Amino acid sequence: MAIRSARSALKDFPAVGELASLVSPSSLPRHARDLADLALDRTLRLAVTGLRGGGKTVFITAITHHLLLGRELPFLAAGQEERLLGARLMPPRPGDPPPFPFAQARAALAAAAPSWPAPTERLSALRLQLRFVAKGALRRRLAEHRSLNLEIIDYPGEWLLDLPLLEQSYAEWSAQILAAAARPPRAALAGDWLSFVAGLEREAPPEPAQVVQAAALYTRYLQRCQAEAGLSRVQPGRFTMPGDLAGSDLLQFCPLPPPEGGRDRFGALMAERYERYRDTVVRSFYRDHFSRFDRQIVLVDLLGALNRGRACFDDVEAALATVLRSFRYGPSGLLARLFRPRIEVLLFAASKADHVAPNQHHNLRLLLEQMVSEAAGNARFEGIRPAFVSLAALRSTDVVRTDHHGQALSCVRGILKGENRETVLFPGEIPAELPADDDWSEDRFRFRDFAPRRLVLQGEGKPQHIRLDQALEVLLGDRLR
Ligand SMILES: Nc1nc2c(ncn2[C@@H]2O[C@H](COP(=O)(O)OP(=O)(O)OP(=O)(O)O)[C@@H](O)[C@H]2O)c(=O)[nH]1
Ligand SMILES: [Mg+2]
Repeated sequence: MAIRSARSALKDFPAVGELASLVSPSSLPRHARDLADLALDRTLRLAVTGLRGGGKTVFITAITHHLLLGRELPFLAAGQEERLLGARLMPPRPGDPPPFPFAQARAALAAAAPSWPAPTERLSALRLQLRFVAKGALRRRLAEHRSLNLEIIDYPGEWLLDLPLLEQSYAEWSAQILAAAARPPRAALAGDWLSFVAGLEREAPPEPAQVVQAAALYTRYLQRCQAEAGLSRVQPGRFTMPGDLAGSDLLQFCPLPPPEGGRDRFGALMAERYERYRDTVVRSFYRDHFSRFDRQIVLVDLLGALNRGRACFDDVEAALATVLRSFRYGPSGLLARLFRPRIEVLLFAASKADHVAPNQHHNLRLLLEQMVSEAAGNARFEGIRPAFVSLAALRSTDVVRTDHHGQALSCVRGILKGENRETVLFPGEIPAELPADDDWSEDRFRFRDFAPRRLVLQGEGKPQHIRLDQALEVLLGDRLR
C-alpha cells in the first residue's frame, strides 16, 4: 500500500525538466497558508463552467445559500448525517478578484418580486468555509472538527470561448472564423464586415480609422450572431462582453482572409494585436484562474439549445467540446494538486430542469450525455469517470397532472418570464436521442422560460431546487468525510 501510494505520488510529480516552467510564481498558491491548506486537503477549487446563460450565477448563489443554511440538502451525506456544522463566507485575500456579489444576488431572488441575475460582466470570486465533523468521529465521541474551503469564480460565459485561442495562431484562427462565416446561419450576418475587409488596401500602412472600423464591424457581426441567430461561438469572448476592456485598443482587431500576395501590413497589425490579446488577456485569465481547478461542474442549457434549432444545438455542442479541451483532467494526488492541478471529478449538469416535468428528466440526462460525449470521452481517457445529472438551482415550477381527452399529461405550473400570473402548460417531450436531421422542424421544441419563484430564506416552503444536493455530493461529498 505504502509502495503504491509512493509510486502514484511519483507519477504525479513533474519531470525535472518541466519543473522550472511549472513552478512559476503564478502556478503556485499565492500564500504559504494556502499551500498548507491544499496540502492538507482543506481547499477545493471548483470550476463552475458554462456558456452564456448556462446557469452559473444562479447555481453559485443557490449552493451558497443552501450551504450557509445547511438545509434542504438531504442527499449531501454530511448534511444527512448531521455532520455539517455550518458554513461562512470568507473575505477575499489580497490579490483575489472582487468578491462574488452573493448578498445582492440572493436578495434579488428573495425579493417580493424576484428577478434573475443580469448576465455577468466581470470576474468575481467566492470563498466559502465549511465546518464538519469527520465521519466516524460522532460515533467515537470525538469532537474532530474539520474545515473545507470551497473556492469558486464566476465570470461571463463568453470569456470561456477565449481559452481555445491559446492554441491557435492568428492565421489558424482567421481561417476557422472565415470558414464558419461562409456558412449559414452566419453567412447572412457577416456581409458588412466581410465586404469591408475585402476592400482594404492591405499593403498600405494601416489607417487608424480603418482598424477601428474593421474591429467595430466584426464586433457587430458577433453581436448579431448572438442576438439574432442565438449562436454560442463568438470569439474573442471579450468583444461581446468586454468588462473592463470596453473601448480598449486591445480589442481592435479582427480575422482576415489570407492576403492575395505582396506585403500585408494591415494583416501584420491584426496578427500583432491578436497575439497581444491572446498573450496578455487570455493567457493571464487562464493561468490565474483556469489552470488550477480540482473539480468541475459543466452547466448546459440544453433546453435552450433545443429551442434554438439544429444549427444552434450543434454550435453549443462544438463550443463545449472546444472549450473543455482547455482543461486538464486526471486523478490527482498530493503533488499534482500542488504543482500541476488536474480536475479529478467532473459533473455535467443539464440546468433548468424545472422547465419540464420530472418524467422528462431521464431523457434530459441521456441527451446531455450524447451532447457532451466528446469531452466526457476525453476525461475518461485521462482516467476519470464523469457523472451526469439534470438539476434546477432555483426551482420555479410545480408539477401538475392534467387530463387531455382522457390522457394524463404531466404539466408544469409557474409564472412565465415577462408575465405576472401563473400558467399551467405542457412543455413537450425531450427525445432520448439527438434528433436526426429531418426531425428538426421549425417549432419542434418550445420550452418556455420562467420567472424565478421567490427564494424562501426562512421557514418551510415548496422544494426550492432539483438535485442540487446530489450535485454537491458528487462534487464535494468525499471531502466532507
Ligand atoms: N427555471 C429556472 N431558470 C433558471 C435556473 N437557473 C438559471 N435559469 C435561467 O437561466 C438564465 C441564466 O442564468 P445565469 O445563472 O445568469 O447564467 P450564467 O451562466 O451566469 O450566464 P452568464 O453570466 O451570461 O455567463 C436566468 O436568467 C434564468 O432565466 C433554474 O434553476 N431554473
Ligand atoms: Mg452569470
